[in-house]
Amino acid sequence: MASAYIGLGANLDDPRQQLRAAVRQLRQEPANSSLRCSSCYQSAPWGDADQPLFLNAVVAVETTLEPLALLDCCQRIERQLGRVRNPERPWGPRRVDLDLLLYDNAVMATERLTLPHPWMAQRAFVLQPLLELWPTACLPDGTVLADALAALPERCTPLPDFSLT
Ligand code: A4P
Ligand code: MG
Repeated sequence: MASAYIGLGANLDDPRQQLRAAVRQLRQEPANSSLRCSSCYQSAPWGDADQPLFLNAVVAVETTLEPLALLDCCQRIERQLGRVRNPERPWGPRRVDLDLLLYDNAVMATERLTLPHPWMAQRAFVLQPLLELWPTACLPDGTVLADALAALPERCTPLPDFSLT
């Protein structure tokens, strides 16, 4: 059994419902258990400014899936929720995005999967919800993620009236 953290993002087609649907599907995967959800955060678009605000959250899950199988599960959910990729705008608008952030202390860089997720330590929309679930979170190289967040200029806004569970 491994502990994994999955980042959720959405900024098209009723993002609140897209994130709720993604959580429901992660819960339905029989290999996943003990699923915990962060709050939902509203965040300014990172990397490609010309698009709507995002909603972001992080889900922690215990899983018996190996890393690539968990990525397959995330990509299947993206497809089922109707995500269409635009290869010309890798950081552009999307109905739903599921990124595998951390998988135990795994470190890997293959064509399909990089762990930890690249850029995660530079993104408040990842770090704020992740630290809510795991306040002492560290990367496998020892980076303390609370320190990484403290070094960033921007913050996301939690949505107190909306829960993913
Ligand atoms: N891939 C490699 N490693 C991973 C991993 N750890 N998790 C590969 C998930 N996928 C991984 O991803 C492209 C390829 O990355 C996949 O085929 C997979 O094999 P994708 O989901 O198809 O495309 P993408 O999400 O458009 O690209 P990318 O580079 O993952 O973008 P990001 O990093 O997801 O950034 N601003 C705000 N505020 N909130 C956001 O959520 N998201 C993005 C997208 C940009 N700006 C944002 C947000
Ligand atoms: Mg992605």
